[in-house]
Formats: sequence, C-alpha cells, structure tokens
Amino acid sequence: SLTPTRDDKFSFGLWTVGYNGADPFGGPTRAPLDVVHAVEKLSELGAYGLTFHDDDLFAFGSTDAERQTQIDRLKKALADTGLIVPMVTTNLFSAPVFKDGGFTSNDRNVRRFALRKVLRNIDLAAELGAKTFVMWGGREGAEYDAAKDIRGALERYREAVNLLGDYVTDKGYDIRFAIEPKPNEPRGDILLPTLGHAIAFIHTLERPELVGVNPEVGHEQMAGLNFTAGIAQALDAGKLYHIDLNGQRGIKYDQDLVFGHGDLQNAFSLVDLLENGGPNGGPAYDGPRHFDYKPSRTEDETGVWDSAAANMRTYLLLKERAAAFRADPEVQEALAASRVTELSDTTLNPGESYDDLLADRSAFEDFNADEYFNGKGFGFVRLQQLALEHLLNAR
Ligand code: GLT
Ligand code: MN
Ligand code: MN
Ligand code: MN
Repeated sequence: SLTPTRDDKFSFGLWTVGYNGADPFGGPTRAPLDVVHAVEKLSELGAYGLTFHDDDLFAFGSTDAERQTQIDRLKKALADTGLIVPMVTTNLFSAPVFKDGGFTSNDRNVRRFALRKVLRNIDLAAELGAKTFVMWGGREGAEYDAAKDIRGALERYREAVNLLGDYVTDKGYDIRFAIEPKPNEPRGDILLPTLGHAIAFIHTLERPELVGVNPEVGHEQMAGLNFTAGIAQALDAGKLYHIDLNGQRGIKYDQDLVFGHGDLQNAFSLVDLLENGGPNGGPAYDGPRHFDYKPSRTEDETGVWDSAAANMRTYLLLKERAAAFRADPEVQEALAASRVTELSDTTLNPGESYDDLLADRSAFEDFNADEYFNGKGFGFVRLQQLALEHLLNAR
C-alpha cells in the first residue's frame, strides 16, 4: 500500500519540517513550527517517529523551567498521538561557542561544555525511550591544515565517545550511538568525512559495539560516492544503526531534497537493498526510515506537509517497484546470466586449502584467460535496463 503506516517506521527530524527557510543568503521564509503541531501533523500523515536536537525543542540557553515546559508539551503530544521518539541528537554546531567544534574544539573548556550538553541530552533521550543517539559533528573540522591537529582531534573525539559509552553503560541505558559522516559544510573539511572513515574510527573505540553509523544519502553523494554501495558496506560491518534519507543532485552544497528527488536510480537500489537485500531476500535493515530533508524555502506550510508526505510516498513507491523487480522471472534469469548470484559461492571449495588451489592446474596452468569468456559479456546493461523499466513501472 502507498499509505504510510506506523509499521513502515517513518520518522522525521523536528529540524526538517521545522526548517524556516533561512540560508546563508537570506532570512526565514516561514514562521516557526511548534513541536506539538509538528507531532500532530506527522502522526496524521502516517509517520511513527519524531527526532530532535535539544535546541530544536528548547532554545539554546533556556532556563530549566523553559526546558521542562517544552519537554512536557512534547510528552503530552506523544501520548495523545502515539508517536514515539526513536532517536535524539545534540546540537553542537549552531551556538557561536561551537565555531571550532564541540568534542574537538581546540578550546578545552568548549570540549568540556560540549560533553556536559550531550550528557544532559542523553538523560533526556533515555527518559523518552530513544534507542539511538546520533552524533553529527558538522563543526568538528577545519578550513586550514595548520589550524587543526587532526590526530589530536581524533584522540579527543575518541575520548568523548568512550566517555559517553561508559555513561550509558553505567546508567544502564538501552542506547547506541550513530556517527553521521559528512565531507564538508559548514566546515571546509569535516572529521570522519565518509561512512568508511567513521567505521574505521569506530574500531578504535573502547566499546565499538555501542557505536555505529547514521549515513545520509546526500552527504555521501556530496563526496561523489555511491550511497547504496556504502550502505552495503555498513551492513557488512554490522554498523548500520540508523539512516538519513533525502535527495542530492551531484557534488555541490548539501541540498537535503526530498528522498528520490536526487539520484532516483540510486534511491531505487537503496530501497531494494534495505527491503530485499537480506540473506533470504528479507529486509536487511529494520530500524527507522528517517527523513533528514529540508522543505525548500520557496514553499509555504502546505508545501512543508506535501514534501513530508512525498518522502514517505516515494519510499513506498520504490519499495513496490523493487518488489516487482525481484519477482520478475526475467530479472531472476538476467541476474543468473550476469553471474550476480554466483558471487555468493565461496571461491575455494569447503575444506580446500591454498595447497589444493596451488595443485589445481585447471585454475591456472590450464586456464586460458584470453579464451575463457570467448568474448562473452556479462549482460549488466540488460539487467540495468530491466531495473530502470521496473522503476518506471513500464513492466
Ligand atoms: C543538521 C545536519 C543533518 C544532521 C542533523 C543531526 S543536524 O541538520 O545537516 O544532516 O543529521 O545533527
Ligand atoms: Mn544533509
Ligand atoms: Mn542537513
Ligand atoms: Mn543528516
């Protein structure tokens, strides 16, 4: 069905539908969005979750009473609608104090303040039942090579994440962390610029099992990378803890378009992977389908809700098309003809050793590499055209 339900696990950042249209060249084009209204509308549209930064819910510098009022208003709206908070994150980038970063600012006092801000927000995340805590370090980086000791910054990043791991463990919180990579913007170069960098970093932590990644479609594509391929590697590493879905058109500033409004073919292969890419053809990922997009500043409030609905509808359309793609006997035949399925056969036989391989003359001495395929192609283009035709609903 193309009507979103709670079972689809669609979630939205409060900062997404709440984006007021301000950009580096112009001010807001929309009025602020109240959290209670956001919860009501998202629930009505069929989402199951709302996510937020501390500063989205209560302004930076709020008094304890102001903060509590907003938390109570959110809790009531959640209770009234049944929406949940699957993920929470902390804003370590908007306030001027974070201009050189939070966990990795050159200024030690800023780093200590950043940690306190995050610890406080982890308590709130636990209180609201969030299972994932995202860390997007947009200000962790530099414009100038001499300005940042990158190895020192990585040590401080590690110190911070290790401390957070100790904290949730000691408190008994059922929370895992997800690092969100981005290559640049707002910093000239951001630390942990791609999901590959982040996964390598995670393996240096004291509690790597508590930390995964939250890759965003547009962020990997800003680096010219194939998002679906990156997600496959994150799944291979067991590190896909959360995902930010949106659209991006090529290597340029972070567009945060509606999911599918960028590279549609890659969005199709992504949904196919998430929904049908498990070992037995089932879902490869069962977490929230989280939309991190920005309703364009040309839109009014109607456009905000239209675009929120568009994200979910596009996901469901792609899910439908991907299922049809997998079910098409001609696709199955083409996959076999292209030897795609053969890649799941191990290269050595069970029990075969390198000695056995070295003794196998058919693998080398008698293997005529020039003649082996006899000019035969793999047929990948035909396969891709079948995918495209399913995507276009032409089959
Ligand atoms: C910010 C960023 C997003 C991150 C959010 C989480 S904040 O909007 O551009 O990609 O996911 O901190
Ligand atoms: Mn983005
Ligand atoms: Mn963004
Ligand atoms: Mn994001």
